[in-house]
Amino acid sequence: MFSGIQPTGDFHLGNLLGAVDNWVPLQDTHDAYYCVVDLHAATVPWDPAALRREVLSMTALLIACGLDPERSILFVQSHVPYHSELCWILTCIARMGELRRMVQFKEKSKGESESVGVGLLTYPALQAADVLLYRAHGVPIGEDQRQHIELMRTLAGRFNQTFGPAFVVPEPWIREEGARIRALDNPDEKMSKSTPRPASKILLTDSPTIIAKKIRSAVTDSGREVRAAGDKPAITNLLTIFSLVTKTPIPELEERYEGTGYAAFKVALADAVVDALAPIQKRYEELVSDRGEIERTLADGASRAEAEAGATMADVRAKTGLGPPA
Ligand code: AQP
Repeated sequence: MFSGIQPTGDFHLGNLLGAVDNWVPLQDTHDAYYCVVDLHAATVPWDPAALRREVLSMTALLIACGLDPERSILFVQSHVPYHSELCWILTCIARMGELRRMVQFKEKSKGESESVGVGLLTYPALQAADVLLYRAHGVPIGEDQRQHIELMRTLAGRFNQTFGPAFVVPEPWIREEGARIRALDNPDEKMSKSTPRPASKILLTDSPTIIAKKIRSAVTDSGREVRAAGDKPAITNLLTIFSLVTKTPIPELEERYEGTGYAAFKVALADAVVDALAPIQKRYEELVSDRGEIERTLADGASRAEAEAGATMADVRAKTGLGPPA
């Protein structure tokens, strides 16, 4: 299995509950590849020195969340050049209409499609290359990535049909709860790294005071009942977060906070989130100060990933007539 996360922007509770929390147990049951996708961060303008810092910091956070470089392969996308090579081949077999239809392209280009960088249009082909290089069967992700997995399935199928079977056609692995954690200040939106509003998200590095403040000011629904329901998107979102961080079923929480009103519920939720993040934050602080160790971990991850990706690319080159003759 394969999954990735961008190094830029704020690592938030949605990333943890929708993706990374799922990644941890899969290390024991699967050949797991986890990638810090820095080439994806280049789809918008970037600062080179800041990007290197963010890659190290994201790696430290992932290890603090439970990724173990002994039990999985943790690496940086640009350290394995095969990602860019396969991306080009997949870009050439992708159709313009397929890429233009991507919801994330439409949202991010916001009608300015003539002036945004081309990478914003073509990065789903890079994402397809990321997964297909490792012949991954499953991609554990949040709901927002479903359409991209559909595209990678199409590209894998098209390549296999045109040139002969080189790729596994991967499945999205999306957990039921937590697949779409919503913005605290607007439950119609997902919690997102690129949203500039601090009140919309809880960061993994937020202090207890900030966490309490953000949860206290989270929007709620009309009424005062702590209940998950279609017409209560804000409280359902908070209950989902509570349930996932404490591993308590939602009905049990509904019963516990019946009649207490939103204020008491929010205080308890803030405490639960602070408790869940405290060990991650402690471990992160220890890890992030040892830059040399993180760099050694990533170098080892890249060389293990490169061996697998290289075998796939040898097959792809042979099938497509590209690369030096064998
Ligand atoms: N709100 C969310 N709920 C559940 N899962 C989520 N993911 C992201 N947001 C939520 C999952 O986290 C993984 C890493 O995603 P990312 O690095 O693309 O982060 P992001 O927050 O999605 O970043 P952006 O800037 O907002 O990018 P776009 O707009 O491209 O999504 C993925 O598995 C993702 O599903």
